[in-house]
Amino acid sequence: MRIGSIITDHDEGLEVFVRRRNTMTRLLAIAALGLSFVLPGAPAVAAPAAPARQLSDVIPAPVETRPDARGTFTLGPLTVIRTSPGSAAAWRVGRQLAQTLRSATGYPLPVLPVRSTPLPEIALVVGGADGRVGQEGYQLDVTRRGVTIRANTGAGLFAGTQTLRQLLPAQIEASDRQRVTWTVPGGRIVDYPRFAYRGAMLDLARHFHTVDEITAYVDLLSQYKINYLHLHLTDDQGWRIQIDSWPRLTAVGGGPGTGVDGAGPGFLTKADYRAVAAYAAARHITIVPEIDMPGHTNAAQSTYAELNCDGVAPPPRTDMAVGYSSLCIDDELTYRFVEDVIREVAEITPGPFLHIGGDEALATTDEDYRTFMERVLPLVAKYGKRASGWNEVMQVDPPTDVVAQFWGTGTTNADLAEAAARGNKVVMSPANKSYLDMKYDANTRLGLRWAGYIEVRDAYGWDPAHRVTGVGEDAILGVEAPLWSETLRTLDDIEYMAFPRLPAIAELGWSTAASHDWESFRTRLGAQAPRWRLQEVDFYPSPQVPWS
Ligand code: TNX
Repeated sequence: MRIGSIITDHDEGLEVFVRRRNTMTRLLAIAALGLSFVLPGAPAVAAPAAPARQLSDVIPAPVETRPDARGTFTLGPLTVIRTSPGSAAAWRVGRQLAQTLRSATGYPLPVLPVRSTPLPEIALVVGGADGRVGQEGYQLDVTRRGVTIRANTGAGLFAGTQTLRQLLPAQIEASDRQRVTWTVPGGRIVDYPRFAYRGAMLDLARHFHTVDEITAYVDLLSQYKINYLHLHLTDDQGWRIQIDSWPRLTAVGGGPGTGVDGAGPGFLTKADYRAVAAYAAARHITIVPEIDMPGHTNAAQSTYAELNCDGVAPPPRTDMAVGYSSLCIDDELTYRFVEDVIREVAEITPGPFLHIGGDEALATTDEDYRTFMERVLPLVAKYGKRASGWNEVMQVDPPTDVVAQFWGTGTTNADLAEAAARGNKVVMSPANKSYLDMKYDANTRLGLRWAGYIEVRDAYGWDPAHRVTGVGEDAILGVEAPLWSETLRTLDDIEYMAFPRLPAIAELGWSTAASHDWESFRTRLGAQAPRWRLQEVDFYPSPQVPWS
């Protein structure tokens, strides 16, 4: 068992105890506990010199850092995590931070929802931050006495704790713990995102990814202030989300042999999906479900013959071809099916968005595509969600609340520019920059290369607001890094393609355009490697990066 979990159980009681009787005596009891925990075996030797971390050694790059060399804080056995009294959001973030830091440091780090303490502390405070931090930003102050993170929301506090994690030494194995001093460089950070939407995408249709794999990815994403996870749930090969009114979608479309090249079965039950959404929400990540239509629908159409214009079910397909399937546009049954699916998916989705795909509908005529979208987009609104779709959806001049996800490789797109001018918002996922399933270079074992090779510098080297003519800063909702899974099966595969490019896209989504700087980024990226090794992230050791 890891020592962190023993402590967690132990001081759960203590925290409640202190909450009830908020007195100094109790705090001193905790201090004593901290000491008793650390004294046995604690060596008197100084820690070996580690490369000095700076306040700005963080990904994504913070908006403003003001180092103060006199302010170094050392986290120790007596440190407590203090949260704003009465704030459930701060308390939750405090508990999460405690869990992370306990397993790294071995210190008890009790979480105390009190106004002040005489002990060294990491304080999570609601309110009082710099006026610029908004709903997701934070202000982080480090002095000799402690660390204070101030924010207006739980999301802001959580973002601040992710920064704090990176400012501490990489977490280490229990056996090495005592050689490390847990210092945080002094000064102030004021930080907030450039864009509201900072996304990643997993494709569960081509190869299913389990709840454990998805939540493991969520953990990694949340460290880089990603706040949306788009799940591509259905495609020609497989159907990966339970729909009660059409039960064979998953019974057949999630069955054995439905992955590319006949790989394994799998789908999310509604309970699984809710669990994933709740796990993500606890890390301030919102799930965006995608049901791809009117193309990419062979899994549904090979299962239900009545979804085909000729009433004949095509054979199941597990090859990688695209663009051959289409729902039957003139058949009322199609819209009953689509409405059932949208209603059931909307019902289990806490977030605002429902993605209806709309890409590569090459087997649907333009006129049929318009007819289909004009009927389906209102259904998303009917069930209380905001529709998003791949950029093709902009061909039908949808209402301005519909979000376009740009996946092209070029720098012009007339439909998208016109939509932006009308007021539609755009999520930028240029395939030749942000597609995490593209190979790094000719030697990459996994991935595809239709949009070109994408090395780390390519993934980092663009500006979302200067990518497509006529689609400027005001039109950009944010960025997303999709990871299509034709060639990916395991979590290791996911990690290898996402790291180190995912942090590059995360930085483009969060950090200011003015902070964009390859030399700085590659240095900060290289410094992440010890963390990834400890977390067993199977990253690609790009030769472009000076890995620590
Ligand atoms: C294009 S991008 C697709 C997907 C493939 C992907 C592979 C997009 C909207 N459609 O169907 O999986 O390329 O890179």
